[in-house]
Amino acid sequence: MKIWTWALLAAGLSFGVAVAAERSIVQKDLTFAQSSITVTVGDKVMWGNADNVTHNIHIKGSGETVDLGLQKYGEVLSHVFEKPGTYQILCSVHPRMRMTVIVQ
Ligand SMILES: [Cu+2]
Repeated sequence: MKIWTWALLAAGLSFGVAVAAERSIVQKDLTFAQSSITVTVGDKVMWGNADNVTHNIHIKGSGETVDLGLQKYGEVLSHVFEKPGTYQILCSVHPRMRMTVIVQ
């Protein structure tokens, strides 16, 4: 991480400002590398497809469904979670692919 990023983090913390974070999840062997993660409102979660097949992530929670669209090998898709809640992350191509994102 670059020096200026640390400086921004320190500034944000010293003023009590929430600093959005990024979390990366790998999709490999038709599985999300983590079955559950907990993030903070405003955080960005990124999913990277390491499978040689196409995935299609859907995010369901807080009364809405988001379709991130088709995702080929090597592509990274992301979503910023703006509302607290528990979200189910599904792949419409592979129904057994599931994970949970808890937004606090
Ligand atoms: Cu899939």
